[in-house]
Amino acid sequence: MTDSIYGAWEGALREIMERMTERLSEFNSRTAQETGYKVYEHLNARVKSEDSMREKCRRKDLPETAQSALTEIRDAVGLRIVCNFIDDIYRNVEYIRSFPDVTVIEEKDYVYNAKPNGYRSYHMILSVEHPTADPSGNTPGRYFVEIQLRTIAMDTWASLEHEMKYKREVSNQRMIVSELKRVADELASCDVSMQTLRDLIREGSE
Ligand code: 0O2
Repeated sequence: MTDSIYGAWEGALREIMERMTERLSEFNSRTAQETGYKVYEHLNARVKSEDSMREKCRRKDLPETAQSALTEIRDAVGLRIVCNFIDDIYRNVEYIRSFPDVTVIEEKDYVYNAKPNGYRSYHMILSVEHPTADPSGNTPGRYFVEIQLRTIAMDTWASLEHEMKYKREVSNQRMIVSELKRVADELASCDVSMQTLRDLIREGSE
């Protein structure tokens, strides 16, 4: 018996996370070998911690069960791909769409359609196959994976903004929120400039 909210499915989740990570890491190495450029700067992968998953179930008024964690909540497995340039985000998205054992359930392009607070990122929800039957009894099982793709600038901004969310007592909150939005827009402009510079450098060296 295990106390994990993921119950007997924890191993399957970890295997899926490792499979996806290996595939993306291999893609990054191969692209670097072929072109001299990495397609992403770094990648973080995690199975959502026990405490965070239980907290999310409570926030969404769901029972704290494996069924909720795996079928109602879609980020038990999460990967974050942090790229140097905007175009690289879409290269990774194309590659992920080609996985044979993966169905793309949802995509949200907050890179070109930023959230009102300035948040930018590309989100994908995948359904990934694993031999272990899932909580609904499907064999092979199908498990959700959330992938967030961002530039380094977007990632820096999101980390700071995330920290802000947990500091509700901050007195000048309105000013900070509006400054964060301004900084997000400035960083987005820098990302576009850096992309243009990269294209010019590559064209010039061909
Ligand atoms: P946690 O605690 O990170 O797991 P929706 O119902 O469409 O508004 P949904 O379906 O949860 O929202 O998906 P969305 O908007 O794609 O967001 C999924 C995750 O992206 C969030 O997880 C955050 O990790 C991140 N995210 C989204 N918006 C913001 C934002 O404004 N700032 C920062 N820093 N991160 C954001 P959860 O589910 O909120 O919670």
